[in-house]
Amino acid sequence: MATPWRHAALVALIGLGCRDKGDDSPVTDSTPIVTPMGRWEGVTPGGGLGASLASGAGARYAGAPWADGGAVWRLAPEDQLTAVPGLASGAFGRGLAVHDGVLVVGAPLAEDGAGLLWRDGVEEPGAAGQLLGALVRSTPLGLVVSSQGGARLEAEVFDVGARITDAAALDGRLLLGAPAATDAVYDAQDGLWIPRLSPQDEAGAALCVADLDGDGADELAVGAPGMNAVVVLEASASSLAEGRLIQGAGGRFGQALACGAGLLVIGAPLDSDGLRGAVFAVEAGSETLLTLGVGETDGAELGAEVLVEADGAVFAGAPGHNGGAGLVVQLR
Ligand SMILES: [Ca+2]
Ligand SMILES: [Ca+2]
Repeated sequence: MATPWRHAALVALIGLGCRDKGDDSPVTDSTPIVTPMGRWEGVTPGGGLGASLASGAGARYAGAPWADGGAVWRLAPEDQLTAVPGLASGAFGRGLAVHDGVLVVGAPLAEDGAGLLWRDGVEEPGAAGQLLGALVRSTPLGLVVSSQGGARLEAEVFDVGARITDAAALDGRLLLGAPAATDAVYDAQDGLWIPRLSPQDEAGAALCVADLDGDGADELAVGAPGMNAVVVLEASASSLAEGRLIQGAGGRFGQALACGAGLLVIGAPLDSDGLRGAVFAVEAGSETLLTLGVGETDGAELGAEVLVEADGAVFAGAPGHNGGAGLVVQLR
């Protein structure tokens, strides 16, 4: 766990200024932790609302996959939740995306681990043992759905022999994150792997793509929660060592990522001694690590999932909030 002194020391070490009150060195992260702009409390004990998030077609959704077979909720105005009629089995809502305007939900434990993909009411079961749908991501190249040992992009299957935890498209290439594999990121177009920085870095646990530095070209952000870091790579890079390292203080910083234009949002779900979790951001042209939010209760795990919308609105899930009922907050 990140003790306060260690946090401050690391912050100072990486040039982000010092957060300690009473220190007369420049305070570069003075972001006040304000009341969330929106706040949706999970209603099912143990459901884990906020384990997954997705938005599109004018609606926002959160998964609560961990009780009663799972559920997906629409985040309605005035902090209200509206149930999405689904099938409620097999961790329904663990995977979640809005693709081409259609809500897509994964239930990886359905059918004794075959898994299942649900598209606006139409069910597609996986093959035996496939765990279909633990990850569901909408990318500009198409819908990516994970299965045991790989993933598929629409009808194209990539068997990479490793668990895929995230997917992103960069310059027309599909990139798959494989934090438990020998290498970190699989480039599906070239069949190339981006090597990891260290055996324990878990690089590839989260990926996202956007123009993060305002130069008109997209960059790839790679979360490495095993080393509490995020690496930002130019599209031409083939190694994490070529990237810009954003070092966090602990708490599995980099476990979840979301990119917007000029905005990188980083989840650290085990941040703080009480495992409340925290959400950070880095804006284009700045080296400052902003704190956008911290978990409200011990074990909340805020930042287990994060979402950025096109207009810069930021949402975060805290699936462990209130004993595991979960919580979603809008932080910007
Ligand atoms: Ca850029
Ligand atoms: Ca750049």
